[in-house]
Amino acid sequence: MSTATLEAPAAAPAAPASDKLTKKILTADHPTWCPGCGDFAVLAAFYKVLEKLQYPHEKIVCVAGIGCSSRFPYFMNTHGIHFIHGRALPLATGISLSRPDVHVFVFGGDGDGFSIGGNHLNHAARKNVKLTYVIMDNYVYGLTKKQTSPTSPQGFKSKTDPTGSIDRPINPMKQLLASGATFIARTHAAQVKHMVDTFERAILHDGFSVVECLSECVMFYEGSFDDSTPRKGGVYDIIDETQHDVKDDVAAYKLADLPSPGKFGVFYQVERPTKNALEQKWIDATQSKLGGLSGKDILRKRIEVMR
Ligand SMILES: Cc1ncc(C[n+]2csc(CCOP(=O)(O)OP(=O)(O)O)c2C)c(N)n1
Ligand code: SF4
Ligand SMILES: [Mg+2]
Repeated sequence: MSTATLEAPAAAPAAPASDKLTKKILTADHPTWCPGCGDFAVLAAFYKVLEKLQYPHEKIVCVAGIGCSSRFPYFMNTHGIHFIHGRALPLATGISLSRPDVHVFVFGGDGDGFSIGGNHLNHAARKNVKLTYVIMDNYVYGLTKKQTSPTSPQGFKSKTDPTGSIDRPINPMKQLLASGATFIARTHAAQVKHMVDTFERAILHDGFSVVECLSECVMFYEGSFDDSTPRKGGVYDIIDETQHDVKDDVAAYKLADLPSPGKFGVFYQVERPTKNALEQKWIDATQSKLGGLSGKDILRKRIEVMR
């Protein structure tokens, strides 16, 4: 990562392309998710946002870990990597820091993001790495056929908890607030307009933006989100931003504390220098201190000193 950082131009994110980016261009393989899986709607929403933002096609990168949701990059005709379970964020961080000209998106599940990758989530958030992370939360490990996940509710019966989970689930909004993420939101795969608007706001945020998107696993946790699905008798309660100051972390924490199904929308958003900007500043200062040497020359000199 560091050598690439030294060599890359510190360009601003690229301007919109002249060739129109359409859903057809963005579509790769036909998704292999089960019929009815919430992840289809997340993919459709992401196509819609990219069609609206019109970033240059070659400047879009989709990174994922492992899981049903993490199959996302296969279905996007963009640069993409289906990486290691829980390790999408460190890889995406390297891409974001070394290529300021590309837009980096990360997709994955609740297991990938909050369990095996939970450590990386905390650190990418506190460092405010410029990227957008969509956590497709279905409250279960889908790909491996029904194990308890960090967001499964107590009492959930699975292959790892046949008599019902006894462990308290994490609260994603509270965890993200505590870790220092600068854009934190919650949406729902069955609420297409809200999902599209939320993704767009997350992508336009200059920093680490994370969206928890409830996305039902119809195979292993059917009905999990009925209480927030109006056509199934639930309530979809959107945050009223005339009453909620998104810069107020204490207010956001109180919203996150509401009982299930809770609130949806932007809980928290603040501007803070990104790791990308701070690191670039440090690289520029070091290079000017060394008489404007290129990154490669600095590296060569250091190697000579170490010989
Ligand atoms: C290092 C490692 N540990 C475990 C696994 C097995 N594994 C693959 S996906 C997965 C969990 C998937 O659940 P989630 O991240 O919630 O995604 P979903 O399938 O629900 O979308 C596990 C445990 C693995 N592939 N690699
Ligand atoms: S197992 Fe669940 S999460 Fe995976 S594709 Fe099927 S419905 Fe979707
Ligand atoms: Mg899952």
